[in-house]
Amino acid sequence: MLKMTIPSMSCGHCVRSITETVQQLDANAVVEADTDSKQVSVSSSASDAAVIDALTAAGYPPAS
Ligand SMILES: [Cu+2]
Repeated sequence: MLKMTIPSMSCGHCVRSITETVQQLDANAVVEADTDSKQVSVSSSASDAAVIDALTAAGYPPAS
């Protein structure tokens, strides 16, 4: 499982966008997100790098 902090995630719309972005890589991906802590967990068959690249391109870069 990939665990990230995504500072730009602030509301339910962001969570949906992040979920959809990851599910474009793996339709069966499971995304758990908490807007208060900015924590996002991704379980998918996509590589961590692919997930991070896609989220960065979508405007939700994970904090390093
Ligand atoms: Cu939002």
